[in-house]
Amino acid sequence: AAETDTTGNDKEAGKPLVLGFSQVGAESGWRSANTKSIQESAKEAGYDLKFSDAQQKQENQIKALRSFIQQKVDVIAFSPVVESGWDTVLKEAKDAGIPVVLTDRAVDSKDKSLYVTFIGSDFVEEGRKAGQWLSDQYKDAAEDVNIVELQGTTGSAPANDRKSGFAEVIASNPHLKVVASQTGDFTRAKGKEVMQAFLKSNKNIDVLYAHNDDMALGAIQAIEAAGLKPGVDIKIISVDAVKDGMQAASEGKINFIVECNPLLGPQLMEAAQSIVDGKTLEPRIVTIESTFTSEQAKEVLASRQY
Ligand code: GYE
Repeated sequence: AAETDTTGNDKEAGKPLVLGFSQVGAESGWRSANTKSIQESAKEAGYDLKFSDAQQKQENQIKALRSFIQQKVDVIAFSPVVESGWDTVLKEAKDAGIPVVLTDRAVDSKDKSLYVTFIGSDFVEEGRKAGQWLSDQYKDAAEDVNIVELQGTTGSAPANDRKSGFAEVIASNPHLKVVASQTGDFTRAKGKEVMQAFLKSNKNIDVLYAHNDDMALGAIQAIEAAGLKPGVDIKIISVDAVKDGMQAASEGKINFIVECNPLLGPQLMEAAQSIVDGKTLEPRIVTIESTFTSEQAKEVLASRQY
């Protein structure tokens, strides 16, 4: 890539920095906010953004990455749908001399030289926060607490990590039992469908832990259709804290939300600029996040950006 000045323009040719970005899909409110953030900050930075939507399929993402390599973009960024299976295509980018930035989701590649940095949340920590709230709620429980879990997309970093962080924390209380756990693919439709099945096969569900708000929102429809009160008959914990999730929390239908910030655009543009400027980046850039109870959701709802 040619040398660029601070506005992202090629010093000699006056060409903007070319960033190839492969997005996961459009599966959730989180994803829409993330896409908007990336598109808006690229525009603001004056970069030429080549945006590609993988529709939650790894094969589409690999194709997009190969096309970015062929086009000789300055920087490739992507949010990997799943964690494994990236070494070959990442090696191709490396051999072509194109730096790669991971945003939002991680890969499990052993060779850390295959990408420059990973910008995103700590999903294990998010799972722990969800588990901690539940453990505190039921610390005096004398009977078993039946938990059902709606997992994110199978094999994705947030599904793997939100599951393990949660399991790690609730393990200290033997009454906290996950009685069913299945993927809802991070979508409302699937969240509703799987929750319907959970309700059919499990008589006494006390708690739902959903790996994102959208699946929780779909599940709420199923719970209400079954004549039960979400947030009361079944306690609900979710992750993301997007507008619709926060709305449901402020109505008491979701009891606890762990925040996951989708506004990664500005940090990504900064990283791309630093790379073409030849600066060294930290290999891990973690986003700062908090949590919300129903009361807290009510207080901040109006000021939420996404
Ligand atoms: O939580 C979910 C989305 O990778 C953090 O993907 C992201 C997750 C997010 O579909 O809503």
